[in-house]
Amino acid sequence: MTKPAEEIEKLCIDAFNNKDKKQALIYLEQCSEPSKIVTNFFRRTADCVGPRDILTISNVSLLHIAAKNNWPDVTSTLITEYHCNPEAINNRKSTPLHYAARYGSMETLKCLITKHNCNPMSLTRNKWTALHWAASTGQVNALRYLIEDCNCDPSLCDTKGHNLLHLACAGNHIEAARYLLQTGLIDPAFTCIWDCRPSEWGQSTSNGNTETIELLKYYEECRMNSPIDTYTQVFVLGNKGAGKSTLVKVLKIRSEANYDSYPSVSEDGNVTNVMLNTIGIVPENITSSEIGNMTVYDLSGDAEYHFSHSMIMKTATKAGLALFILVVDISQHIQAVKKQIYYWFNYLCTMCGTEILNVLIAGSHRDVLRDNDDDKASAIEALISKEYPQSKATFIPMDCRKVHSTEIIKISQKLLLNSLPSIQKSVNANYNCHALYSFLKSIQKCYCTLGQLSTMIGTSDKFLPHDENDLAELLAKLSVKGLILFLKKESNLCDSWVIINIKHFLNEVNGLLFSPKHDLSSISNIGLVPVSWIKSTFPEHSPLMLSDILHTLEVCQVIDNNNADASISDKCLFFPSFVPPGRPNSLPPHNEFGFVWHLECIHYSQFFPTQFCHMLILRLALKFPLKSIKSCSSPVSLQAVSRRCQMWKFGIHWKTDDYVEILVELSEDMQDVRVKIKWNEDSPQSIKAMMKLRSSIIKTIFCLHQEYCSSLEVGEFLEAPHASWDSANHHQFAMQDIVRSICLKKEGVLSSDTMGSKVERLDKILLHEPLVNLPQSILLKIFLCCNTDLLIEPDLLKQLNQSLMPHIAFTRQQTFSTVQSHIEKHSLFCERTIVQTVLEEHKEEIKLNIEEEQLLLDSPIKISGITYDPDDLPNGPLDSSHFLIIVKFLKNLNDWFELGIRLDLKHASLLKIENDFRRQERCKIEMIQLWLDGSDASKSSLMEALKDLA
Ligand SMILES: Nc1nc2c(ncn2[C@@H]2O[C@H](COP(=O)(O)OP(=O)(O)OP(=O)(O)O)[C@@H](O)[C@H]2O)c(=O)[nH]1
Ligand SMILES: [Mg+2]
Repeated sequence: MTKPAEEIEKLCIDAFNNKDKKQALIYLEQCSEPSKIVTNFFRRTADCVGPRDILTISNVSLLHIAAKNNWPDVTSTLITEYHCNPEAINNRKSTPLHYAARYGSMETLKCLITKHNCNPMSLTRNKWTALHWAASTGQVNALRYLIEDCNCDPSLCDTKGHNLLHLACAGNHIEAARYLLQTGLIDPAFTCIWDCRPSEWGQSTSNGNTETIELLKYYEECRMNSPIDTYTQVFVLGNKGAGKSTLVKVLKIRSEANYDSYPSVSEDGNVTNVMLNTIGIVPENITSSEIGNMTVYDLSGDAEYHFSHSMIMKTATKAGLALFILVVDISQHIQAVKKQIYYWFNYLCTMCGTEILNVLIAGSHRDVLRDNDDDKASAIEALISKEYPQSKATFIPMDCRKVHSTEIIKISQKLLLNSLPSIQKSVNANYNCHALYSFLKSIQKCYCTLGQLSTMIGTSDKFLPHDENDLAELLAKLSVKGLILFLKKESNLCDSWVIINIKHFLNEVNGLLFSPKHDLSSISNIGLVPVSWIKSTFPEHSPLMLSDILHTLEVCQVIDNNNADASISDKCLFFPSFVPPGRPNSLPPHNEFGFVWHLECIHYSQFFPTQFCHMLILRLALKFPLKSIKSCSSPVSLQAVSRRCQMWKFGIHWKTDDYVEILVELSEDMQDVRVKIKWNEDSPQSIKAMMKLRSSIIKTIFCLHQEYCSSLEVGEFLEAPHASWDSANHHQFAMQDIVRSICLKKEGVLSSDTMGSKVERLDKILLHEPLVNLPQSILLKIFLCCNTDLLIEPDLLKQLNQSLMPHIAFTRQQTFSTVQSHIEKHSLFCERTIVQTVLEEHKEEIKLNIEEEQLLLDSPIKISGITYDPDDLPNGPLDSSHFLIIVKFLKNLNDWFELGIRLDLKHASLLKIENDFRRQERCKIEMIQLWLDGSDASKSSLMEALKDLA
C-alpha cells in the first residue's frame, strides 16, 4: 500500500536526520516535491554537515539522483545555493549530465548545459559522452538536442571502438538508430575493435529483436552496392577530332580486367573502334583501381554544343568538385594550338570562375610531331604556366591511342590524385545518399519530379526522408557526383526534375535537343520552336519535362504568351542555338548608324564566351522584338515577327514602330560586342525611343557581362556617328574620356586610336545625350546626393531644360529625384559607377566650377557699349582647344594690352608681342594664344579680367 505524501516526506526527513542516506534517497525519490525537502533539510543542517558529504551514497551524489529523476529545481538549488559541483563524477566518471542523457531527463539536461555550463562532450572512464548514454538507452530527444542544439560530435567512438549506432543497435532502439542514420553523420558500416559492424554487434547482444539489425543491414547493402562517395566527375573537352573519345575509351579499357586481350586493342597496343564524331555528351562510368570511381563525360568538340555543354557543366559543377581534361591536338601549328588553349581556358574560367584547379591538358598526336618540333611541347608548357599560373594545370604530351603508354599511366595517377580532395570532402556524405541512390536505381525510371519521388518514398517501406527540403539536399549531393542530374527549382521545389538515368536521357535527346542536326528553318528562322515540335519529335517524353529542363539549363526560354489557359503545347520555345549562322546581307551600312558603341575585351587571350553570345541574343530578343508576340504557336505570327527581326549566330537586328533600327552583334573573334542604332532625326518620337533603347540595351549587356563572364576585363568605346568603316577615318573614343569630359565640362574628347590624337567635340560624338550639357550642380546632385525630394531652383531648371531640349525637357518644376529617374531612362550613363568615380575624383574642382558658375550666372559685362555674356563661354578651365571661341568672344575688344595685364600675363611678354606683330588684331590673337597656353585660363579668370576693364 502506498503511503500518503506527508508521511513519505516525514520518513524521508527522519532518515536524513538519522544519517540513513540510502533510506533517505529511497523516500526522496518517492516524494512529490523533492526540492522542498532538499531545501528545508539543508537549510537546517548546512551549518554542521556539508551537503556533498551527506548525499554521497555509493559514489553517487544527490545531483546525480536529481539528474536521473529530472528534478531541474533540485539540481539548480544544489548547485547555486549549496555549491555542489555540477560536474561531480561517480566511480565510472559519469557526471549528472550523463545521467540526464541516459534517463532522458530533458529539462535537467538543458538546465545543466545552458544554466550551469556543463561540458556536453565530457567523457566517462570508457570514453562515453552524453550521446553514448542517450544512444544506449534510446533517448531520441536527448540525441536530437545534443546533436542539433549543442553541436555535439556524434562520430566519436568509445574505448571499444563502438559508435552510437553500435550502442543503439545493441539495445534495439530502432527510433534512435533511424534518427542517427538520418543525420548522415555516423557510418553504419564502421567496425569496432572486435571487427564488428553495428548490425553484427546488435546480433551478438540482442535477444532476438531484429528490427534495428534489419535497418542497419539495409544501409550497409546500399552503401556497398553504390559507393557514391568515391565518385568524381570528369569532363573531357577540346576541339573536334582532338582525341577525347579515344582517350576516354583507353581509360575505360584499362579499367577492364585482362585488358591486354581486350577486343578493342590492336596488336600495336592502339585502341580501336572508337566512335568518331561524338554527338552531345556521352557519360561513362569508369571504375578501376587505377583511377578510382569516375563519371567521365566525353563531350563533342562541335562548336554548336559548347553552349549547352557549359550549361550542363555549370549545373553539375556547382560545388566545384569536378575535374577537367582538356585534349589539345599539338600536331597543329603552334598558333592554332595556342588559340585552342586560350579558347578552352576562357571557356572554363567563365564557367567556373578563375579558380579552376587541376586541369589536365593532354597534348594529343605527339606521335605525329616531327623531330624539329621538340621545342613545341616546352613552348606550350611555358605558355600555360605563364598565362594560367593559378590553374595548376599539368601538360602531358601523348599519343592518346596507346593503351599502355607511360603517359596514360601518368594521366591516371594525376586523375586519382586530383580526385582525392573531392572524395575527402564527401567522406561525411549523408548515408541516406546511399539509400536514396539505391532507391532511385530500384524504381527504374528515367526521370521524375521531386514531388513524385517524395510520394514514392512515402509509400515504400524504406526509411528514407521524404520531406522535400531534406530530399532536395540529398539529390543535390548525388548530382554533384554526376550520378543523377537534379535541376532544382527554387520557386517550386516539388516540380524540380530529377534525371535518374542521365546516360539514357542524354542518349535519346542530347544530339537533337541541344543542337539539332536537321534544318529547322521551315519552322522559323529566328530560333523559335513550338512545343508541339518537341512533342512530335520526342513522343516518349513529356514535353513539359523537356522544355522545363532546357529552360532550367538556360538552353532555351519558354515564351509565355500571357495566356493563363494555354497549355504547354500552345507555347513556344526560343533557342538561341537554333538561329541560323549566317549574317544577313540586308543590314544597313556602317555609316548609317548615328550611335555606335563597343564593349571590347582588353586582354588578347580573352574573349566573350559562347554562353554570353547566346544569352545576349536570347535576352535582347525577349526584351525587345519578341516582347510583343502574343501567340507564337501559329506560323503566321511567327512569320510576322521574323519580318521585323533578324537573328544570326553572332547578332540580332530589329526595327521598331518609331523608325529605330538596332543592330547588336559580336565580332567573329568574340572580342567585341557592338551596339549600333539608327533613327529618324526628324521625328522627336524616334529620337526619344532611341534614347530609351540605347540605355536599356547597354544595361542588359552589362548585366550579362556580370552574370556570365565578370572576370573578363573589358573597355567601353564610342565611335563618331555616321563614320565610314575605313580605317583612316575610324576613330573611337574611350568612354572613360567621354565621362571625364562630361563631368569636367570639357568640350573635346581625344580619340583613343593609337594612330592619331584626333580631338572631337563631345556633342559631335554623342548625340542626344542629356548628360552632355547638364549643369555640373545637377550632375553632382543626381549622382552623389541621389533621391532628394527638393525642388530644383528655377534657374537650374532653366539650365537643365536647355540641356534636355527639345525632346525630354520638363514643362514644370521638378524635384531632383524625378529628374534623376527621367534622365536615367534616357541617358547612356545613369546608374553607372564610372560617372560616380569621376565625380568623386574631381569633386573639389567641380564644386569650384559650380561656385564660379553661380557667381557669373547673371552678370554679363558691358565695355564700350559691347556686352560680354558669360553664357557664351564654356564652363571651367580653358585651353588651346577653345582658341576660336575666345577669339570670337573678344572680337570687339580693342584694348588687348590692358586685358593681358589683367589676365596676369607678364608685362615683358606683352611688350614682345607688341614689338613683333604691331597690328592690333594680330597682337590680340597672340595674347589670347599665350593666355590659353598658360595653366590658369578659365571662364572665371577671363570674366574677372573683363570686369576690371569695364
Ligand atoms: N596519331 C594520333 N591519332 C589520334 C590521337 N588521338 C586521337 N587520334 C585520332 O584522331 C581521330 C579523332 O579522335 P576522337 O577521339 O574521335 O576525337 P574527339 O576529340 O572525340 O572528336 P569529337 O568527338 O568529334 O569532338 C581518331 O581517328 C583517332 O584515332 C593521337 O594522339 N595520335
Ligand atoms: Mg568524340
